[in-house]
Amino acid sequence: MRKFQPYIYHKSMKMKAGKLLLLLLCLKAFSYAVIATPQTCPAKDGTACGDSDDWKGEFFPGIPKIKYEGLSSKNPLAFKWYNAEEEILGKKMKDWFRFSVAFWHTFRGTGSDPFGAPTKYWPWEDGTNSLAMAKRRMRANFEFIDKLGVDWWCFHDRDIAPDGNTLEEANANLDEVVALAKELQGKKKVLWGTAQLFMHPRYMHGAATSSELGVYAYAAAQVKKAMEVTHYLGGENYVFWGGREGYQSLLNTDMERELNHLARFFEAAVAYKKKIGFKGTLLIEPKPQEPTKHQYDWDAATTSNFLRKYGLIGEFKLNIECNHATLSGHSCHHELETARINGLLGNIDANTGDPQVGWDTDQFLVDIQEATMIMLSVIKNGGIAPGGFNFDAKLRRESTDVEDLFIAHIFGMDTMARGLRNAAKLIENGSLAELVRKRYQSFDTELGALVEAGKADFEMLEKKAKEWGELKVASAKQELAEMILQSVL
Ligand code: XLS
Ligand code: NI
Ligand code: NI
Repeated sequence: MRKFQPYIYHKSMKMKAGKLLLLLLCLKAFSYAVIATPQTCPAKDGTACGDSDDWKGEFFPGIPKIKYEGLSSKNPLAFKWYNAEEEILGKKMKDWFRFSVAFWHTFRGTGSDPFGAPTKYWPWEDGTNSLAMAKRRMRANFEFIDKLGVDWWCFHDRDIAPDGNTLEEANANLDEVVALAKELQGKKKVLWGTAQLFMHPRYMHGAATSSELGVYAYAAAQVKKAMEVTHYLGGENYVFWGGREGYQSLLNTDMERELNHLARFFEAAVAYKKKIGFKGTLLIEPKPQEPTKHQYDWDAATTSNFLRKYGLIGEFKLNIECNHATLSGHSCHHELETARINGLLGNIDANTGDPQVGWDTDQFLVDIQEATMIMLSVIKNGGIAPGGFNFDAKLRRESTDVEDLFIAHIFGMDTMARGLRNAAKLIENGSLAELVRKRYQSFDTELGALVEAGKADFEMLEKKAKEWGELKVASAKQELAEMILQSVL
């Protein structure tokens, strides 16, 4: 069923080689944005698609509602660890996670990369970016999340509806698709919505940090609309990921001015949120680089500092993405803890990178140890609501079966569920907490209390230091801590 039709036509054989190469490179760069290869829309299994968004029958025929079958199951289309209704530490598993499907990866990911054309040809795709196609995809989305047993979904404005020649046209397209989503949504909910402010060439210098006032204004209009539709769909959060809010060179950049603009943009978003009565949380998603060399929302600490400097700390929380954490040289656990201790842990974009590859590979997170540490932070945070776990993750380019979409999400959910079960075991067992408590016990004293209360001055401490003389400093017991962690995996 896989037809590959070359979509680059060279009309003139006389074209100079250099020009041709340039053209090829440009077209390649665009292949991510424009799904240029015609895709098939076969009429098989009683399904059919044409110019309308009517799709007869199921999008995922033969795939049942995914059930929990437990550890003895060998069925790839069943949960072995994730049992939605089961209570762990007093909360249902589904409420710990609030799993969400990312529309852009699951329904717009084509498998194209900077070197290659799309590899995925979902049966319902017809190769266009038409409104009819957008609506058909939306129907597929709701069947997918329903069969997967997930209650939430996330989207960018431009993933779910085609852009337009004007802002008015783009907004009208969005309204039409959003009206359908509202109708289809039923009990499913939007975890967060966002505006795509990085794909269009107008955003090449950034959106809120663009050197062009016109672009700043356009971005504001786009966010205004995206906030309105997120609110209309009952969204619980709204995300800002600064896709191109950063710089490529400091030589041509006024960083201070750009950061001031970014803060003004966020202030305006807060004001608009209040104006329309949107009660959801505003989230900023840190990422150190890619696509720009340096992005302003580098990591959780940088972003917290930005929010504090501009007096925005009470208005925003953070959406921590695990692959972004490792790109910034931290672990996901580090980023979650940094957000948590600043009172800013709002949502998790659950994915992972490849240790041998240095970019945002957006793989499904399937490392049990990492999942366990993530859940330790989430438990300490008392959960993540009104945020959740959004699978900002995509199939590998070479995974091309429709069922792979299910398998990847099931495996991701099972891994997080294992992490939760392990973290609960660690907490119930208590020896890790005891190790940490003992490590700091010298502060559980009269002088320690004075230090922690800010009442121990240098003279007082010098007197004690002289009195105590040279000290025997205790072991950190790192290997023992690691042994305890591994005992629950
Ligand atoms: C890209 C980001 C993006 C945001 C939403 O790296 O993860 O997908 O989550 O714009
Ligand atoms: Ni993300
Ligand atoms: Ni990302």
